[in-house]
Amino acid sequence: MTVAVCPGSFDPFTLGHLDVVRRARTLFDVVVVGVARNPGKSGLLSLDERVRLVREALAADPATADVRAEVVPGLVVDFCRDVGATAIVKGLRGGGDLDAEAPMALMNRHLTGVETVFVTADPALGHVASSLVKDVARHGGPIEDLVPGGVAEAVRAALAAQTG
Ligand code: COD
Repeated sequence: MTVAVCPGSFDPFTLGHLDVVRRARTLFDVVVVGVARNPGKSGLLSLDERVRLVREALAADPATADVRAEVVPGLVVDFCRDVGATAIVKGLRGGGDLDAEAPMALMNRHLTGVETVFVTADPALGHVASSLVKDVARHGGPIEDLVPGGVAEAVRAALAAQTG
């Protein structure tokens, strides 16, 4: 049985992320989504909220209904070992993503031998990024067609709580 992890900070989970998970599920028997803290990014949603929204989105899509989502408590490679995964699946929207992801893939392979499999972004979703979704919402723009159901509402509520 082949097992893969799709890791990300998912702040918030987008349709681009969901597409990567769907495609990972066509390649691997078992897929686990790992929701991680990225110390390089300032978070909007709490980790628990992100996990909840990822689980809702996965459950609502027949192609991912058997995919589970868990918090990554430490390194992604340790999470992979804990869930029995031999591969990490990530999405690439362009050269910038590759520049960021290639060193991580090399380090992860160095640490435990885990392989990273890259899928190229669906061209229709290549512009979708969590940071841009937050920017659009922050300025009152529509984000419903960029994120799974329920996410837009949660992002707006978190932004409203931030501004008091
Ligand atoms: N289409 C296709 N792929 C996409 C799209 C899209 N529209 N949007 C994003 N993606 C891809 C990204 O390229 C990335 O591969 C993945 O989806 C997740 O994206 P994010 O932005 O949610 O997550 P990141 O980039 O902040 O990743 C956070 C990690 C902690 C997973 C990452 O930094 C990592 O693997 N770090 C390794 C170090 C480690 O183990 N850290 C553990 C936590 S401290």
